[in-house]
Amino acid sequence: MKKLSPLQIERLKYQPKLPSSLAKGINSLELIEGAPTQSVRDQAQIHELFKNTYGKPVVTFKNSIKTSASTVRNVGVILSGGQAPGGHNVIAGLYDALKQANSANKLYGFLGGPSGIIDGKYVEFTDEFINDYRNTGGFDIIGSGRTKLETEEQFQKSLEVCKKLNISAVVIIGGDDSNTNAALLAEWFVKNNAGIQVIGCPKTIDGDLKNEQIEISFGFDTATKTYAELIGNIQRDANSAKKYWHFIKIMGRSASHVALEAALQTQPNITLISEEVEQKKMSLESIVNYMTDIIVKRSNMGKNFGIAVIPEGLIEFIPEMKSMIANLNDIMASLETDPSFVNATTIREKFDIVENRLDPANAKVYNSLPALIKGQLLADRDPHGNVQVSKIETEKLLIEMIQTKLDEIKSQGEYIGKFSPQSHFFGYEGRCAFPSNFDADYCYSLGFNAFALINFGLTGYLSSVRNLTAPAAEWVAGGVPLTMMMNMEKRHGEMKPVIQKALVELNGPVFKQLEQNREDWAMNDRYLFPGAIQYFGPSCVCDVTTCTLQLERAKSLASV
Ligand code: FBP
Repeated sequence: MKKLSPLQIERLKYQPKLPSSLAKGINSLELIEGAPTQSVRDQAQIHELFKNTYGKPVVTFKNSIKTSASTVRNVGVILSGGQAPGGHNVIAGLYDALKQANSANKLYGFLGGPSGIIDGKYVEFTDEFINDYRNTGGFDIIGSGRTKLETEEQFQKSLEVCKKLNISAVVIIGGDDSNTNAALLAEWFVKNNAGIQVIGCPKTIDGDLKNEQIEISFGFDTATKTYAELIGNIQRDANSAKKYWHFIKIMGRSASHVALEAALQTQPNITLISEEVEQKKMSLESIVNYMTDIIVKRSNMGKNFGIAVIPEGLIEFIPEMKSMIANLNDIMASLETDPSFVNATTIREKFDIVENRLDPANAKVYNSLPALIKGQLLADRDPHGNVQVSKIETEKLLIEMIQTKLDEIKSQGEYIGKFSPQSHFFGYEGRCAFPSNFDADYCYSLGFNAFALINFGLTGYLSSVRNLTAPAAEWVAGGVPLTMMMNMEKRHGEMKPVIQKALVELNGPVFKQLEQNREDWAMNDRYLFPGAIQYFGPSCVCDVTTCTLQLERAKSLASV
C-alpha cells in the first residue's frame, strides 16, 4: 500500500463545502439566464470568428423544487497549463456531480494536458482512483501540458477520440490561453454538428483570469499564501542576521497580482509592480535608481539588509524591454525554422543573428544586457508564443545593475555601506501545495458546477462561482460565456482571438493599499510573518481569503 504523510491522511477526509444551490443536488437545479453578452473588445471580429457561440447570456443556478432525471453522459476532462493548487478537487467535484446525476455516467481524464485528447491517451476515473487525490495539490492525477489546441487537424482528432469514448462534453481546466483553446474547440464542435459541449474552469496561480463574473482563478489563494510564508521566513532571517539584501522574484507570468498579494501579506521594504512600471514608463535605469536610493537610505540608517519583491513578468513591462521583446518574439517565430539560427554553434552567433534583425533601437537595448539575460531571452517560446519569463533571471539583472550603481556612488565618496545580495525565485514551490480550505472548497464547487452547466446543455462557458468572501453556502454558482472575455491580440506575429488578461489595476484598492504604505515599509521594518497555511484550527487562521479578494470584493460590494 502507498505510504501517506499524516497531513495527506487527514486531508483526504476533508469534505469540501458547496454553495447551497449546488449542495441540494445536481438534479434539482434551475437555470436563470441573463441578457445577451458582448466580448470585452473587438466585438465585430470576435463575433465573426465565433459565429455559433458568441453573445450568449451569463447564467446562474438556483434550487428547483422539481427534480429532473439526467440522461447518461460521458465526459472528458483536461488539466491544461501550469499547475495550480486545487486541480484535483475540480476533478473530484466534477466526478461527484456526474455520478450523483446518474451513476451510469463516466468521467475520462485525458493524460498530459490537451495533447491527451488529440492522441487518445486517457484513463477512466473510478471512486477508488479519485479518492486518493481528494484535497491534494498537484496535477499528477492525469498530468498537464501546454499544447495549444487550435488547428483543424487537432480538432478533428479530438472529435474522433471523443466519438470513440462516446464523450458528449469536455471540461478544460486552464488559464487564459487554455480557456481560449476551450472557446475555439466549443465553436468548432458546434460548427461541425459534433454534439460535444465544452466547458472551461478558471485556473492559474497568476490570478489574471478574472473579471466581473470571475472573482479569482483557483490556486491564487494557496500559492500566494505559500510565497508569503516563505517571504515572512526570509524577512525574519534578514532581520536576525542584518547582513543580506534578499531579492525575491515571484511567479506570475505577466500580471503582478501574485507579487502584490504576497507583499500585502508580508510588508517587505521594496515591491515592484510591473503595471506601475509600464504606466510610469519607468526605464530599467530608473527602476535601478529607485531601488538603489532605498538601499542607500537604509544603509545610512545602519540597515544593510532588506527585502525586495520582484514580479516575474517585470521585464516585459519596462517600455524599452517591451518593445525589444515584441520585436524579438516576431523574429524568434521566423527563426524557429531558419537553419542559420537553428544550426548556429555558439551563443555569440545567435546573438549576432538576432541583433542584425532587430530594429536599431531594439538592437541597442538587447545589446546592452548581460550575456546571461540575452541568452535567456532566446530560450524557446511557450506554445502560445510567450517568452518564458520564469527562465529570465530579472532578480540577478537588478542585483548586477544596483551593484554597479552603488560602486559608482561609492567612488564619489557618498556611500559607505555594505551591499550583500541574495537572490531567490519562488514559483514552483507554491503551485502544488495542498490547497487551502478556500481553494479546496472553491475548486470542488467549480468542478461540481461545471457538470451542472453540462447538464443544462451549455457550451462555450466558463464555470463561475461568485460571492467568494461570504461563507461557501452563500456562493453563487453559474457560468460566463467564454467569448465575453475575449479580444484580439498579437501572438506568434499574428492577430488572434484570446481571453483578455486582467492586469493589476493601479486605481484599484489592492494596489492603493501598497502605494499608501510602501514609503513607511521601505524604511521602517513592518515585516509580517504569516506562517504556513493552516488547514485545521480556528476559522480566523484557516478560512481567511487573500487581501486581494477581500479588498476587491469590498469595493465591488460598496459600489452596488
Ligand atoms: P498558467 O498561466 O498556465 O496557469 O501558468 C502560470 C505559470 O505558473 C506562471 O506563473 C509561470 O510563468 C509559468 O506558469 C511557468 O510555466 P512552466 O510550468 O511551463 O515553467
